Amino acid sequence: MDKKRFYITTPIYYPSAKLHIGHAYCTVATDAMARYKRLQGCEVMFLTGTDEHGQKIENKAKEAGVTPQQFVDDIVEGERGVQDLWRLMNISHDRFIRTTDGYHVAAIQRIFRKMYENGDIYKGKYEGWYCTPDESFWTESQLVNGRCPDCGREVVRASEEAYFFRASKYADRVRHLLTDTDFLQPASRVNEMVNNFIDCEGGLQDLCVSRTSFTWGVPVDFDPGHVVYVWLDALFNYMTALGYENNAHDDLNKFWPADVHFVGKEIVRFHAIYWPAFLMSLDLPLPKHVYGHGWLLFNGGKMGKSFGNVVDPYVLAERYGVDTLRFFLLRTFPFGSDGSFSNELLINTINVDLANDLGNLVSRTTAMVEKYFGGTLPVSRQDSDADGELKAMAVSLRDRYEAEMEHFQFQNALSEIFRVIDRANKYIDENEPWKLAKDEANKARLATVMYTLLETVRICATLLTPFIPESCEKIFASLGGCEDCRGWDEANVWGALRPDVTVSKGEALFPRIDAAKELAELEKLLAAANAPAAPAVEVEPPAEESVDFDTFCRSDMRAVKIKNCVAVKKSEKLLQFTLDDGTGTDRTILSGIHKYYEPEDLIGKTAVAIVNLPPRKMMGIESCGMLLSAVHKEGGEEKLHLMLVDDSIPAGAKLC
Ligand code: ME8
Repeated sequence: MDKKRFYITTPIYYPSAKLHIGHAYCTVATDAMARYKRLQGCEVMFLTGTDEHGQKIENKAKEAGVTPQQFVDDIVEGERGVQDLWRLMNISHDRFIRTTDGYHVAAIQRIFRKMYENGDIYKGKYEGWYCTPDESFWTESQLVNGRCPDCGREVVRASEEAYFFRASKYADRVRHLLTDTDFLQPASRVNEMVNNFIDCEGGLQDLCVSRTSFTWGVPVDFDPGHVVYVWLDALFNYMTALGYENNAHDDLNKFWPADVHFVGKEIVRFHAIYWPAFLMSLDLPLPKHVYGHGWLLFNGGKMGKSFGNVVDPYVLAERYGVDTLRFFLLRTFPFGSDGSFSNELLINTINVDLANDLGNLVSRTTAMVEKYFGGTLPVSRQDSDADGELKAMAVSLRDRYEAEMEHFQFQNALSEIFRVIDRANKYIDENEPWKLAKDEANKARLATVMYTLLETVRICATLLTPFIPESCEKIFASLGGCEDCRGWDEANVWGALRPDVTVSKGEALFPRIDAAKELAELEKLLAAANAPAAPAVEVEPPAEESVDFDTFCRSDMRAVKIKNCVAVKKSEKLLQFTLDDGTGTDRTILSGIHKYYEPEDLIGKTAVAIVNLPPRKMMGIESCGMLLSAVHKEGGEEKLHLMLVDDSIPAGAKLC
């Protein structure tokens, strides 16, 4: 029988700045959902990626003195960039799309042309208000107090020749989709969409879908000077990533239409109105659901809207563990509503749910099996009515959990699990195993109490796997591996764990935290992470346009012997060279070429360095000079070659 399929997406992120935990929130939720569906046995496609075009990126790149492509490459693929963060957070996406990927760009050009040819895109003139940071045009009546209704920032008057999408033509069909189906969830978001954008004064307006005021976008191939509006470009990622209008992938028939797009509430408008209208225009099937989740607020505002109110996920994950952060995000805030992040809440969740309830249950239970039975349970049993309630709660948990997960109610699904965990901790106190252990005659009863607890832990760990995968792995390991009893089919079955299971206590899963001390520490750490970014450390000094001969001659270029070469800790790019420059004192130079060389391959070679540059600190290490490399492009990708010269040239020889 064919496996059931499930296609889920996150929004594709703007690489205009580093991500914060508000971004991680949606991706962690999507990951939990994808893992849950895999646990159920579905074939899952989980897509995420980055939305890399638009004026904001073009402006930021200009400010940084790099090309837009270099700018986005660094934030997407660079150290502590988007992809690093998803690796750290244990995100199990199946595909990652970048809207600058060649196949996507070509597909968008074909899509734009198709909609032009079918008459749904036409040329006109745009006059209105434009919010540059949000890349959105607004009509006078949509402004709130003269400002952008999405972000509250200033708007500017704009007028340009542009292409428009005939959204108005699809108003009735989109209204029907929103009001008569469960396409948009939670249902509380429907009225806002219909009232503000469809049944508003003037009705659903046609959408401006091209720009001429900047160039960093997908060019309209039949009208040079126009680039495709970022939202049209971005929304179609959900289909191009499967192979729509391209040959890079071939999963469209398998996974489209998507089961659900998870998106933040401020971008519901694009996903619930324009996205279905675009698809209607091309006669394509519509996604089954769009779920608009709430925002994480910090200091009263949406995290990320103003400088100084972002919480760095790296700081939290490195300090408390990835699972702790994943758990905190989904346990504390209802997915459909806004939630206020606070350090107190985080520490409290760690101490109460993870350390006291779950951690304690696992460690007490396994410690007792070790202490009373040397780790291996005997098979003789003595059941009692006292076991009934916990057993019943544990075997029926899967159904209650499933009902919540199917509606993306992560907080409720976790509450169901923690109700069982609470009950199990109470069961320990009621049955007092330490008293049973005193009398040999109670051994069979004691074994039953322990088995009841282990089975409960097994079922809870199975259902917790989508949320805290690494910790559940550890729990299963301490329960003897559970190879054949950790699946969905065993999660509502009592007795799947072998009766003579051997357990081991293992390390504490979630150590308790001294709240008062930790809060002070955490505040300092987060404030430091919010401080203005230090100047980029890995960029080479900008090259002069031209130099006169005398200036050129002042560069002291020498042959240097590579005595040692190692990777710089916590840096993906940097190598640290120890060089013999002929002076008798070792010289240290850092160079961002790790992507192209393994350090050990360079030891013993002769290279060329400029040795009279002022020292620069990178990643805390002083670099005295610069190694020369040659750069070229291959398949659109930059490649660096370290300039190596004849080994017979002695160290310190001056290049002239
Ligand atoms: O909107 N709390 O990208 P983006 C919760 N490129 N969610 C938050 C948040 C917060 N404090 N801050 C941001 C875009 N988000 C477009 C998407 S999809 C075809 C194009 C969420 O990087 C935000 O709501 O600005 C959005 O869903 C996601 O992060 C990406 O935001």
